[in-house]
Amino acid sequence: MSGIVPTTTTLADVYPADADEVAFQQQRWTKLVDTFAATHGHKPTFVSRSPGRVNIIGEHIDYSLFSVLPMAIAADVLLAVSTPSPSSSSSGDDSFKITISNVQTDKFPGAEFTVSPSATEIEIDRSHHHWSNYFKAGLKGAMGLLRQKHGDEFRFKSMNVVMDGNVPPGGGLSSSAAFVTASALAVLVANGETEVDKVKLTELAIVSEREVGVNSGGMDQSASVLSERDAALFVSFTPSLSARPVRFPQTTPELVFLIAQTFVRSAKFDTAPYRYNLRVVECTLAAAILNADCNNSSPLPRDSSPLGISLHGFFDSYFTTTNPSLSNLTLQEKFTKAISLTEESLTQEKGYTLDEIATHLHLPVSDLQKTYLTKFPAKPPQNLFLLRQRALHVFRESLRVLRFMHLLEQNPPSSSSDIGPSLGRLLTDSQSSCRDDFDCSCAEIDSLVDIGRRAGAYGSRLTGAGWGGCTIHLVPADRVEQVKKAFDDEYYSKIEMSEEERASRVVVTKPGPGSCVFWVSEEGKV
Ligand code: NG1
Repeated sequence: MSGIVPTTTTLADVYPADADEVAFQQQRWTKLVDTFAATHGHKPTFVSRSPGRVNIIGEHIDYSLFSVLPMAIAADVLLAVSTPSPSSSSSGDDSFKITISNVQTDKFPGAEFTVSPSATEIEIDRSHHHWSNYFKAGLKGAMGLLRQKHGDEFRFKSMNVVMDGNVPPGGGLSSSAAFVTASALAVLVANGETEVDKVKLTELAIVSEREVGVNSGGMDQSASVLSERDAALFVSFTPSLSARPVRFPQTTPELVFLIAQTFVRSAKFDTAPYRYNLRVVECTLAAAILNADCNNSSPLPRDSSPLGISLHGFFDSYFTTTNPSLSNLTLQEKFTKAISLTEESLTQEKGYTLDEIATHLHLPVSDLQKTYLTKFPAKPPQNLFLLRQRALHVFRESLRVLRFMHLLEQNPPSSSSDIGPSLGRLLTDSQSSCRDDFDCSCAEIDSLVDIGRRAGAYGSRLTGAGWGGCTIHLVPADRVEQVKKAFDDEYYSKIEMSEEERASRVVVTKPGPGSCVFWVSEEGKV
């Protein structure tokens, strides 16, 4: 999975192998190139493309640095780019200008900004959430990498950018990560990097996305950049970011993933203080308390998690430093032990106040505030942090990922009649844990999940951050139509949908390839 971001001149390389998909994309790309030409008077030089993803299993554990299993999908962000000659864009000094617009101009108004060469920081106004903030986040990360490589004197090119994205925002399919990775890639290529290292691009996109205001983990950016056609991606964050493709066994009937939208938009940025960012804080504080209780209070190692310490850090210290005699346990045994440690240490079902946490850690409340609650404020309901439930979810979900991987990779694979239901049970358990312990489901997700299972899915769950967005269902190929019909009869017939929504309400997803750069021909053909 490591290596260089691929470049291509043919759409058949960009999408899952499917003639209809490629024909549809041909039209869409042609429209993008034409819109670009109409806006800027010349064709784009290249298109930077990054896909959305679905997460198969391993929910809300990436920011605790435990491994996850997502796959890239066909829906993506396309950024058509040209680098106008200096005379048409520069203001006489070495500043550079970004002009960005969207094919959907009424929904996403364009923006223009000039950056002075001495600017060390790109300003991202978190209080004013404009869609172009995601471009700025990618720009900021890419500028850092280019300066690291070429020195502070490096002069950046001006860019004209037109975007076309079809990953639904707030739909749990990672539109934001697709946008940030495509943006960073576009800036790197526009500034002469023809060979972009995939892992470096992923790492910079992970850090960049946090600039927009959400303390995200690294799953989405990894899936977006590193995925390979026809394979899910097993992503690990320690000791450093790595990933490998995982293929599903051939079974009869075939195993199919259906993605069904709730059409409840989960505005991750606006709800972050009491949803996503709060969960990051809760997992981090749980790590601090477990460490204080079980690791003789030796400080937790700093790591790449959003707040610098993590449940993975606790887990690693417990089994390597504090109890070296346990280091030979299997990973499965270690997770089982971590679950019982959590049950014994974090006993308060009702949650913990900040005062209680501070007392437990022998720290002033102000220190906790400053370290964990300042960069991104988190406001728990009733001022109670539910540390026990969050940590239990993280360890149990990580154990499920491990079991899921064992089922996929066992040699020889179990018969199709066993593996589908066994994988399905793990998905279903994941959903219960997301709903009950992590509290990231919602009534609409619960309903679709229930309909899917009753209609014949092996297993169903939310995918992505939750609180709306999408559900994923593992279905034997011969039951796909009956499951889709049940969704229509019992869910979609009861809600209002636009034509566009109707068309995309349920899709069968094939794992597609990750980011790429597409060179547009001299004649502007794609
Ligand atoms: P969404 O909101 O579905 O793209 C988010 C995070 C992931 C991960 C999942 C939950 C971002 C960009 N992504 O995904 O890192 O934590 O939630 O598993 O915030």
